[in-house]
Amino acid sequence: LMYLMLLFTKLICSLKVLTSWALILNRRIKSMFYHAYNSYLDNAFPYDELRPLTCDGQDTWGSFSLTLIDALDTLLVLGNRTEFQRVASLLQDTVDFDIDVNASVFETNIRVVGGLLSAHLLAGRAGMELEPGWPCSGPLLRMAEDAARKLLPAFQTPTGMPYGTVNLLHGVSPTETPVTCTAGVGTFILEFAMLSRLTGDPTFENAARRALRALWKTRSDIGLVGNHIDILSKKWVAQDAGIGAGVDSYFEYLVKGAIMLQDEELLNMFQAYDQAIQNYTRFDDWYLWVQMHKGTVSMPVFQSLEAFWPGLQSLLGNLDSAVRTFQNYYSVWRQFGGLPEFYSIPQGYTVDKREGYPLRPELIESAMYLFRATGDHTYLQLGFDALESIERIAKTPCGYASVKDLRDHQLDNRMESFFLAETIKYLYLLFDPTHFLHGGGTEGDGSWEEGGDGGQCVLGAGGFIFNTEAHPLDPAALYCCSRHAQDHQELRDILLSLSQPDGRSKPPAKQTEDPPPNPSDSIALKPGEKRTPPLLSCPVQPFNARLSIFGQVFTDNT
Ligand code: DMJ
Repeated sequence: LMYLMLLFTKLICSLKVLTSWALILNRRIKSMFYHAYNSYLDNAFPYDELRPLTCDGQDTWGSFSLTLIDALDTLLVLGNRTEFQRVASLLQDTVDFDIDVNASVFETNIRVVGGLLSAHLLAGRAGMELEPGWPCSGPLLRMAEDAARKLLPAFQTPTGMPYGTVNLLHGVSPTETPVTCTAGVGTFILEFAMLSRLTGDPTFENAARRALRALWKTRSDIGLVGNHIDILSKKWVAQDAGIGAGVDSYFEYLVKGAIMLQDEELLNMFQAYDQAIQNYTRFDDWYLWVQMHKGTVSMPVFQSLEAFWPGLQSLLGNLDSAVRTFQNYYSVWRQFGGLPEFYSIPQGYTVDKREGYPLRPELIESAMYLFRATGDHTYLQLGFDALESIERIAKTPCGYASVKDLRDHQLDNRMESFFLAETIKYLYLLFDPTHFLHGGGTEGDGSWEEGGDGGQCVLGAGGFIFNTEAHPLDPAALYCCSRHAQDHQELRDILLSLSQPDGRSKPPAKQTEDPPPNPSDSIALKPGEKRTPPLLSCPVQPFNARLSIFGQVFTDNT
């Protein structure tokens, strides 16, 4: 008995030590956030991003104060309701999507639409005054819808797969390349389905599903997809298959879409891919790049963007391999104090021109999921290492800078908005296992809210799904507004029937899929209209048609 009591006291003590350690770390993570956030506000707003070496700002992915939109829900995650409220109003007053800017369809969706949607869903918890009928209406939802509508012309293609870039004012440029990366085709279902269910307009969800189905049909005979596809001819122009840059969030959205929407079709797609990925690309719990038709290795590299994979696998319950893969990736982190963009597995070293670490979140994100699944302190250790490293290597007097080269700690004059949206959020959540985003409130603890017309739905009860930019979406909201949409439909039917000369009502047209667009409906800019050079259509483009031949990617200077 004595021994048991001793053991129990020891356990309580170590739990207490752990809790106070986590509290101290979270205080440090908060000050990291505010150093970056205040520097952005003081030196860079209203530009998209802070330049942390020159203490000024620049537009990068558009011209919509991107860092502020991306950071908005992190404010609430850290408990700052008043600043959330102030920024939510500020954005409503200052951001305009009616601008002559060529924007990445993918980035605008995950950062802007995703950021605004999640902020809209968290607005009640943040103490904002809510419109009647919230979450089926509200100013942040209208902004998200407005931004998403600007992206829709990109989806009006014969295949349904979107162009990578769209001009927010004029639509798709006639000179726009039809080559889009895989993630640029398949990373919409979370935001677009949520938007459709909240607004009652099926266009968004239909567009995302049509693109997903078209992409699914292009897989090779051995079940793999490549890196870049011609969305008009459906030809793969970069045929490297893997789980990293250019592809990553496509797989993420199949899994998270399946969970959020309880959608078997998406899950089946992912499981078929997963089988092919495990068969052809996995070696010793690393994932390599292979030729999509033959399965032969094209690049034996690990890319830092791939580090989301163990976290995703943990969502599916595939813990053993997730843990082993995480250990591989963590060994790379320990070698460099960060994850280089590319790491050559056979050489055990960085790859030429890809030695940077732009403060990406993926390994920390996986650590958060795996800590929740296993309780193993290895994952807290990674969080601690990340915090120390970033403070030591990347902190500047006005922010945190991307690391240009992990070998000598040279810095780049850039602080990506995902540092505030994702990296810091996942770090904080890793050390706060009781945070509301991790789980359900219990009945009566005041952590859930009522919403919808007549307050008949319950929000915030748990099961949040993070989009690929770490913006949490509440799956309960999907079902909040169906009644709302149905009401609209009924009202429309009644009005229609009243407008019929014989007073009879016509059955409403069944909304299943968007019809393919009429080819004569031009989505292109008119000749002579203003255009600016297109941005990269994907987060990182290590491949293009020219570079898809094995090896050349390493000697490219771009
Ligand atoms: C983010 O914009 C998203 O996580 C995206 O899916 C991949 N790239 C960055 C973070 O690394």
